[in-house]
Amino acid sequence: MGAKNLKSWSFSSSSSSSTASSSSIPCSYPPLLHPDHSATTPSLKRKKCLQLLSFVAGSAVLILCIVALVSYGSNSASRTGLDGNGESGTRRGDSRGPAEGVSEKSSAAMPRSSPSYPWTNSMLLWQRTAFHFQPQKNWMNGQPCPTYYKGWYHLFYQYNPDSAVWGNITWGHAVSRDLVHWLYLPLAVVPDRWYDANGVWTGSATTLPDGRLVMIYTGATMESVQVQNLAFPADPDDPLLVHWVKSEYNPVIVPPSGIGLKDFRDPTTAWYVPTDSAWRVAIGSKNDSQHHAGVVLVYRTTDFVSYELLPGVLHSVTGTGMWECVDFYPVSTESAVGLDTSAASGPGVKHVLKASMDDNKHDYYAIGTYAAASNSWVPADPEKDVGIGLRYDYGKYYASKTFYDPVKERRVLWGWIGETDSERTDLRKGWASLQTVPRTVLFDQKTGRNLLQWPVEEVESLRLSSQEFSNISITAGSVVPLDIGKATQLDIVAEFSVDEAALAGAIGADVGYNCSTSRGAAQRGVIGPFGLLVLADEDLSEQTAVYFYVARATDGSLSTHFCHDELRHARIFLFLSSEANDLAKTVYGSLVPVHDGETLSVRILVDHSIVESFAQGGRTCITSRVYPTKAIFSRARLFLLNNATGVDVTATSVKIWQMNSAFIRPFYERDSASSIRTSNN
Ligand code: DQQ
Repeated sequence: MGAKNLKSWSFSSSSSSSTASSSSIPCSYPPLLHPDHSATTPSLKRKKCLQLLSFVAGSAVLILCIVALVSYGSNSASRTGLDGNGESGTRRGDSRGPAEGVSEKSSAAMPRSSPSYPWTNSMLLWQRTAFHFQPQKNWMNGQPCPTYYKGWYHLFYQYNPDSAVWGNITWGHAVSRDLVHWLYLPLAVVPDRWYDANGVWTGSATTLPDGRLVMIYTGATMESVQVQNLAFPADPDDPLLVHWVKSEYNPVIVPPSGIGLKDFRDPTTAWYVPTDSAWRVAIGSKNDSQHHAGVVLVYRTTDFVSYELLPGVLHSVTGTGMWECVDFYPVSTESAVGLDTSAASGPGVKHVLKASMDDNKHDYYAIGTYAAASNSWVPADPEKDVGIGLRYDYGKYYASKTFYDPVKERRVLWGWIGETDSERTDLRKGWASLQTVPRTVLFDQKTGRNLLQWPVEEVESLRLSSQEFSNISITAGSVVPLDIGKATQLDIVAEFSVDEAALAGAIGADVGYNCSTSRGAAQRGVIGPFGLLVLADEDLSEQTAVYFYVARATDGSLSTHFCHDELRHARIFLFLSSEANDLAKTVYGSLVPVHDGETLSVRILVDHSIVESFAQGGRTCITSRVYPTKAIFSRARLFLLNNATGVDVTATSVKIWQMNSAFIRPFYERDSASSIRTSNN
């Protein structure tokens, strides 16, 4: 596949006759700097200093204006960037991202005057996870760039080496033999050229048929223009891929005419189109002159150095805004295996288009049909198009990315879990954000309408002792404690059944129910909420409810909702006689398809401050980032819940494993020879 093309292709300048694309595509970006100026030089540093000085001067003028306006308009005391404790830092609600072309952190709105919660060091230490991937310290964000190379899984991630807030974005790098235990390696790609001076942003890896690896990433230039660059391993024989080289042709793609200079980022993994003897790469953008449409542009390349923008767009949806971190991949509709990104569409194969909505910070996907010849993708159900239909995860989840694992023939999905506390707390604890557990992604052959996500099987290697409960009756309006000892690192699989007669009798139950607009697990209905309370303290003053809620749809049929309620965490803090709270807490959720004869089932991973749930085999998933203050250490408990008014529920089976910690630590020389798998003790 493509071998003829690739044979003549070389990354070295002397052997390549290709030219960089900037002169050959319609371009709205002014002439690029001469390559001679591209290295990191004192002049770049001087320019950075000058930029910094003018930024500081400009900011000072701006701040003075704002302060003057504020004091004129109100008597508010909140006029500086200092919080109630005199700590400096970005205040709650401030976002530095959009000014720099990207939104980096978006917690739900919180009052700007919120004082900081008095976290103790041990509370903050407890939050760090045990089997989710997170860097040793500082800030990480999506989209990760995962791949597999010569026996190792690689995770490249958006990383700030200097601080626990977004900035100075660089590629962090870690490797694993099994997607569970990870070794941190040195920074892989750093912002040291004019074309990525403001950040080595998101990119994707493509494995060529001969095994070589190509990375295309977005660089934010010195002027914060988003351009696409090429990087490749300095030593292809090094399975750890420690050193990276940037192409001398960079940038290889610049924003085409009609596309905003700051709206052109996050190239996908390339896929090969045999009928065209060429590769294709997709890049997300938006079109504000067409009703704020999110769009996907596709480029054609034979050598990864020259690119041709294909006419039209792969897909676009009005009103959805900037599409970040586009992912585009085939799924088998007939068998439970993953497909290589280049697998052609046709009978038994559909294509998933996923985009991360910059406007609302959610990852939406749709399943549809791809036609390479016309460069188009059409969703199977236009009502459930990208940005308006299905989401990978209904919780705190964004900027995800898949890769094809050739070893286990599966497609693996990674997602970024951001923080919902304040940046000042992130700075204090010294880290922010983590990745979900890697999930396998399959087409749901039973519903034919959605994907199934499930923790990769390797996660089960962390299971330690287990306890099993069966046929526990949970009467309406009750909670049942499950005596399991420690409850901070768990893998829970639970099944529930509801009396059929009660279901049939619940004629008018909660038409129009919606998890997000409900009062969470405190809102009682005829057939819900019921499920589990995790990270709960003994007297239930703190808890994360993971639950089902059965309601009538408008057509009279029963619909099942799956929700997380975070409202009862770090719930009340009295500060100067007012209730204060510097966390964003939400009730998350959505509908979950349930087929006739199926019991309601959920798998929940509890890992300190993370709760990741998979309902009905992974049809609907929710991730919560919670910040308990009491339900921590040995005080965390587990309960069954039935807060319905009209039905008794039976927990037919609840199996709970204590989970081991994963080894996630720096790489040592001796690791190259060992498999770094841990024993279960
Ligand atoms: N984060 C990156 C961008 C991407 C965004 C910059 C997603 O490439 O669009 O850190 O959060």
